[in-house]
Amino acid sequence: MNAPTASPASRSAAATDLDRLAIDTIRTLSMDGVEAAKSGHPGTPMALAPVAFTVWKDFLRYDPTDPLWPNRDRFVLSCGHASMLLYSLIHLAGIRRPASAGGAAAVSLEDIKKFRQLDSVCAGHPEHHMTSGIETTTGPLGQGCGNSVGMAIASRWLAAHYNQPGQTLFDFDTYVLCSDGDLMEGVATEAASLAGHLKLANLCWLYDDNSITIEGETDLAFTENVELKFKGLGWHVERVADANDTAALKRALTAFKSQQEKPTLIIVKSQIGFGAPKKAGSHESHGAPLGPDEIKGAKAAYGWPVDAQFLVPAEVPAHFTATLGARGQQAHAAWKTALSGLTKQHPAVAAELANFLAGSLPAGWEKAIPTFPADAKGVASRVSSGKVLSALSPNVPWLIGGSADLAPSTMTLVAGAGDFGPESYGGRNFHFGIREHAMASACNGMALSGLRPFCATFFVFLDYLKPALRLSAIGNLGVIYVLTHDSIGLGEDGPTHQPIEQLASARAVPGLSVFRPADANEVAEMWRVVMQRPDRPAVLVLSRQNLPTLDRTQLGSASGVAKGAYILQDVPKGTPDCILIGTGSELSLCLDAAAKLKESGVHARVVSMPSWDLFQEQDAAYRESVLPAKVTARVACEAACGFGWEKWLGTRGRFVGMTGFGASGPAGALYKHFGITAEGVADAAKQSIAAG
Ligand SMILES: Cc1ncc(C[n+]2csc(CCOP(=O)(O)OP(=O)(O)O)c2C)c(N)n1
Repeated sequence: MNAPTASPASRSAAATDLDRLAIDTIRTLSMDGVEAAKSGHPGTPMALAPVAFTVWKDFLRYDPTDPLWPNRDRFVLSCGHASMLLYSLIHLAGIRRPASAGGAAAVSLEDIKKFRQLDSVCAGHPEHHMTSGIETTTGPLGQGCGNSVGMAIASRWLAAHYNQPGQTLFDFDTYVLCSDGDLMEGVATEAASLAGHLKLANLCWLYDDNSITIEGETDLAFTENVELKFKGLGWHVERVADANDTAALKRALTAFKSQQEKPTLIIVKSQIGFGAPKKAGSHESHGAPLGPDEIKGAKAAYGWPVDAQFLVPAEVPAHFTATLGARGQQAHAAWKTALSGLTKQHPAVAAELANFLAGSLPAGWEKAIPTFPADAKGVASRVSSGKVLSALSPNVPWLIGGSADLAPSTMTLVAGAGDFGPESYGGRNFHFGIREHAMASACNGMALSGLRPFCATFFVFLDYLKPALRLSAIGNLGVIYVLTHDSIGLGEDGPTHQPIEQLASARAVPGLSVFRPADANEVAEMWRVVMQRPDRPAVLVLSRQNLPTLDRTQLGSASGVAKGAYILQDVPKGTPDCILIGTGSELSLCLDAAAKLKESGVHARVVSMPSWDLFQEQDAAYRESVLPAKVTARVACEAACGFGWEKWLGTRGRFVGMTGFGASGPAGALYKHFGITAEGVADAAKQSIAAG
């Protein structure tokens, strides 16, 4: 087999032979990976290889031997369909798995040969939790852009919080490769607007302006002036006329590094499928293997042995080691020196940082969680949640977040914590603006940077942030979603604001905890549980209206929240005639219904079920102790659609709740109108018993 020669096709004034060899290795590995898988996206890796290579070789501060080094620069491939580009880079750069996971190569050549196969670390789209070197899971376009804003925020916040004069622990930059599809998505524009406002000069998006998407040329649907738009959003914009011009790329990236005020967008003109004889520049190279003729043609254009497959010239990994690796290890060593300086000179700061880096909660984190005395008038769960959050906040410094312009309603503003803004990166209250989707996507980026972020809006707007929420769950990211105004109980704002199907929709997401607490003490216990699961996103579904604070001297302890469901009130002895299951604001209706049933000689157990998923996690014996199989007369009451309740109700059970959208009116009138009352629950119980 002939050795590859310096690539004529990718020749540019500045690239050395070794650089060109590395760039063409990325290209050919990507093409071969897609070809072997018989599916994937070869065109964009072929086009963007010089762009990504320039970032990695000359700019990225990254230690391949320690992919979790906290101050590494982040590289995000937002156009996740070009995943082979990232796998090639991870392989060639020699990124290892963390020592705790054995330290082997994160992506071997064998892994690349198994691109897109079951159990391969080279999944169709990059999955953060699966493969070292992948900073975030991408594929749904725009999300990587949103995540990157959260990473840039995290870098700024961590710097403000932990850096000391002479000891820089955090100053990492975030680089993003993004495509036309990314920039067309609303979430990217929301995120860009936020980044511009926050003056995140540590953020650089490299936009692949290749004028091609799946259906053809971008001018079918995308004719905006991206440069003007981003300038309007407060970004600094650079242009590179040819993706192969590594010298121009270097100049643009150097301009980014010297930017102090604004995030940077580098608009790079590239040709999709670069080098392929017929498919270069065509959407045909976007999402399907090139086929043997085009592969050979492209390899010939690169000066590559046309029949070689998965060829990695030994000089290429060595080149990465000598550049990226050497620079990263040096920076990492300097960071360790700074850390030991911090330990000596600021031991308290260092101790807190040690907890943060270990991902553990500080000692005494839960000491201020309040308990609430019984109170018939009660308090809205959004209000009790705000109290618990404010109590937790001083003891968990990296619990930070905010809302999409609804803090006075969601009760998520923490007094005394300061605002995060361009002049105050140490603040802990975030004003995400009315950008729910970017808020959630940025929170994913913050969680990926070790923070415990929370974000808040009305529950009905779950749908505005759902794509990011779904990625929190896929990636095991412990974002806390504080979602208030949880039912028709919000009243007069009417059906547009009254969530009906959102509970079912949230409960359907695997890996997500959904809580709908019934009173202030359940709220406190919910926060206690959530804080201890940093790898699990949680949706906290909270009421606008007051909920009575239940008398726990007479009823089951709210600590039962940790098990998802528990017996709140049982029958005096023997087997219950029926079980009434309630969540949130409807739990009290179940208690009232039980009292009514008792008057007619029916003995009902009342179960509080704030979290289906936690209850499902309990062992069968516990679940049986709460919901005995032999008690088939059951009623669930929830002011939402009943979708999914069959699981707990069985065929004989009845559901009291909503069957359509709500209406505008006072909460009390709405509950009556829709039949969600203690009488309704008691009647349903009698029907369920009669059906036996
Ligand atoms: C939210 C979302 N919508 C749709 C898709 C399906 N999809 C994958 S790539 C793509 C567009 C490809 O165009 P571009 O972003 O310019 O990438 P390129 O063709 O340059 O690789 C689409 C619509 C997706 N991945 N994510």
